[in-house]
Amino acid sequence: MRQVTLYGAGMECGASQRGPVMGPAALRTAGIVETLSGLGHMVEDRGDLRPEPVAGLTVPGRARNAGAVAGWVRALKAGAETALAAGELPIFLGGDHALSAGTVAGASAHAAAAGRSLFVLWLDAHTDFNTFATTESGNLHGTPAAFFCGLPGFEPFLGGPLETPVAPERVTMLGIRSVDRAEHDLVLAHGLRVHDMREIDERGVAALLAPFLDEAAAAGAMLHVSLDVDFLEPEIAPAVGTTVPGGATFREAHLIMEMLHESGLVTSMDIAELNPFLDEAGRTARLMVDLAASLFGRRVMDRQTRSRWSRAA
Ligand code: B3U
Ligand code: MN
Ligand code: MN
Repeated sequence: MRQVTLYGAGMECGASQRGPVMGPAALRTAGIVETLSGLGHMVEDRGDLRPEPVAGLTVPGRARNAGAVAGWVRALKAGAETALAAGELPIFLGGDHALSAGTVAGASAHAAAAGRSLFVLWLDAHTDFNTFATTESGNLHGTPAAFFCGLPGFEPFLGGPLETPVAPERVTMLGIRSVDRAEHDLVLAHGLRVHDMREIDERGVAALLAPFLDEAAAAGAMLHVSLDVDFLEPEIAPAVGTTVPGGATFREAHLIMEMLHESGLVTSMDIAELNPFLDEAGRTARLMVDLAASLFGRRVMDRQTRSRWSRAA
């Protein structure tokens, strides 16, 4: 049983299209509170976070809505730190993926204060590793991973440098199938573990994920999971502004969630980029809630074998 808290983060100023502002409401309507409570957890919906006011922020280059995004990043960083310090397992309901700049920064600040390391599992079609200098679209939802890994140039987000960046080698990305050229070179230069769809096809999600979880368990680490709707194949998850064909299947996604549950390692989570304006009668919202259910312990059969992870739930 976990003390799970939900925080709406309906930002859309980092996205290419409007609609993610409705994401938290759609996840609630799809029954996220009832579903997780039904699995035996103490679930509390803390309502929606609000961005901090940030006045007069201008940035060089193409970045769009930098001031508005910075306001959200600051509020979400504070929200994540407060929730984790209180012993909660926060789930941030997006909202565009720039939200993770704040939530992961907050989780890494908390981990550092607690003397633990933070591992990040990034489930996405995109690496979201652009900087203010490399972004071609200007959409800041393409930048959060570069920010929380401490790349230079993001001072506008917090009004100064990020003091506790995540070590890039503790970041594993799965589902990748769209990376900009300059972003690609940055990802390689920083040593993130990026597993594209080809690697998933060749080796399977379990073989890619298990060593990462083993390492996190051995390190006594905290684990933040950031799930972008576009990680999934658009045929099953159409409600996202940046669909890319060839995504993770229903079965791959559930297997990942079940492994995460079994590991007992997850300490915080984002559900990002849900755009209910593009959904088909709530289908994608319901799928995201079902995936969360698998992460929080829903299963078909009790396992006959002991979990491979020492801190299994
Ligand atoms: N890399 C592109 C596309 C993109 C990234 N994240 C999303 N789209 N959702 C960019 O705009 O930076
Ligand atoms: Mn993303
Ligand atoms: Mn994406």
